[in-house]
Amino acid sequence: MDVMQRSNLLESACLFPPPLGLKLSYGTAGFRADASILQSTMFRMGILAALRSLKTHSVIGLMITASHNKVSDNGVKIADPCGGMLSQHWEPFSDQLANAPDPQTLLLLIVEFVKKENIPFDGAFTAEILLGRDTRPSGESLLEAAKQGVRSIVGAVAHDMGILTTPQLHWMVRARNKGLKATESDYFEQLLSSFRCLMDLIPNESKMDEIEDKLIVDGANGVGGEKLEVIKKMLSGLVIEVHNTGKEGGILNEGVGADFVQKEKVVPHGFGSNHAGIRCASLDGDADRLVYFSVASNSSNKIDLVDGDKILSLFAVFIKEQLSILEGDMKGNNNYKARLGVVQTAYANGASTDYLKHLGLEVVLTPTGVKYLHARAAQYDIGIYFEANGHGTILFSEHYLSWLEAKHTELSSISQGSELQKAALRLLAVSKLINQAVGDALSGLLLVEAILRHMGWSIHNWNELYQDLPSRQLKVKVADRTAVVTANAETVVMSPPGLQEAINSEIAKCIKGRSFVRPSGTEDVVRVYAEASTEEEADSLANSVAELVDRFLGVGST
Ligand code: NG1
Ligand code: ZN
Repeated sequence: MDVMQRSNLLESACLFPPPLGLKLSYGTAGFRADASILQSTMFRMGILAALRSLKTHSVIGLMITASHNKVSDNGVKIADPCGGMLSQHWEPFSDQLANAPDPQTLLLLIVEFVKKENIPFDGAFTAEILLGRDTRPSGESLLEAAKQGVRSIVGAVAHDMGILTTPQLHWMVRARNKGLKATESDYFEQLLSSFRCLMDLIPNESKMDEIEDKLIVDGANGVGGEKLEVIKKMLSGLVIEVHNTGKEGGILNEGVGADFVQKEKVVPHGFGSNHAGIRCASLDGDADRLVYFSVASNSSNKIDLVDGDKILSLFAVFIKEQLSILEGDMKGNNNYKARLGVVQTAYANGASTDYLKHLGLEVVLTPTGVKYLHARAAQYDIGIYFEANGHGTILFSEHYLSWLEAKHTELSSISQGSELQKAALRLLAVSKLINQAVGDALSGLLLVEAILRHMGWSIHNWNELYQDLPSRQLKVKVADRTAVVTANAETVVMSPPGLQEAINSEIAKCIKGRSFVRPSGTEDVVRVYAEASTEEEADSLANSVAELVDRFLGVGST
């Protein structure tokens, strides 16, 4: 780094002093905090994104969003060259950058890191960053800060991609680095053409008349509703009605959205008994989460929730069906058996895990956070991962996709129109429809809709795949949430000592009881999860465990 670069960094860093007395952490999915204190973090993540671009010789993404958090919060996450989350290897550096107390310390950190990582500053490669933001009002000024961060690295270029869903930005980064078409209209075109392909391949005998044409979507008053309005206009064979688009004056994530619906298990604002029986879906604030629900027929505000676990199960059943067609009667020489795997977290409903195992699938658990699930799912030919909250996707390995392409070509020449050829084509269409970079509510929604029609299933048929065990989630505010240390994909507390034993004795009082606690990576709380055979037991288990957390770590304790 030459003198000009150093003075450029120092000068611009002076314009973005960090908030005093606050420790920021990259967390489960980037930095999140009250938007008013994030200017310096945005600026510094702009720098980090530019350094990452230089290091990887690739286009990098920077997304300004706080997903399902309240509207006054905002946040930032970085998309790596493959479109996935920032390499965990760089997270400690991003924490250090965000927390550097003054411009000199910041510069020193950068100089040391550039040396350690061998980041080329020879001008041979132009760092390029794609910036996106959700609909939060704070997004615009935070975007400016991020841009200035990018530009404080001499020669780096920042492209403002405007208001996007998080998965759109990740998709664009991945497409750019693969040399593919990467604009927003290319994204829509890919989704719609692969959706059409799946719809055209629906077997004639599917009982489509049992399925309501109409789907009502809660857009969380965020970016997803806005984008769905675009998709809607280009669709045929599916009627979508979008509520909570944000244009009717509703507030982002307030009483609406996938997080609210999944955690509270009640109807979002704007939905009521007049929607009873109709298929409904809910997106979160940045449209990377999707849950379905139907409104209970009595006049209460209760819903029948179809969560991420059930979306995963629907996808798994469909993929498994296509694989057995393809692998059951292998014609030709080029035969191969795909390794199909399913990845969940401890939040997955126990009934879903049992169901998936009964299907004969390999199911593994990882800690919470898409970065862990994604990495694990990428180890299979086809890896399906979902968090119960509705964040997930299906990954196809490059190796498997090349095989599938070749197989499809072969089948097209020897048995055009055969069931085998159709199964291969369906799998190829799924790989194009479903976002390969990150969980994507819009592409997930289109895939659910296509599969329900393929199966001839109503939302009720789908929901009956298995019966969820009653579950309850609570949050406990503690003095220091980092005092909770967990192991075994967060299912066991290692510290503070004695807490796990105390939780175990509460679990032992319930039938089918299961409970665990972990520090949140996005909020300053410890989360409690409990499930059991009845609502009452699940509630009481969650409450007792929350009391234990409070007793061991409560606000007053140290
Ligand atoms: P934390 O706050 O670490 O629990 C939450 C979700 C994660 C993930 C991230 C990022 C739950 C219990 N946790 O993380 O699954 O989606 O937000 O958005 O839903
Ligand atoms: Zn989100």
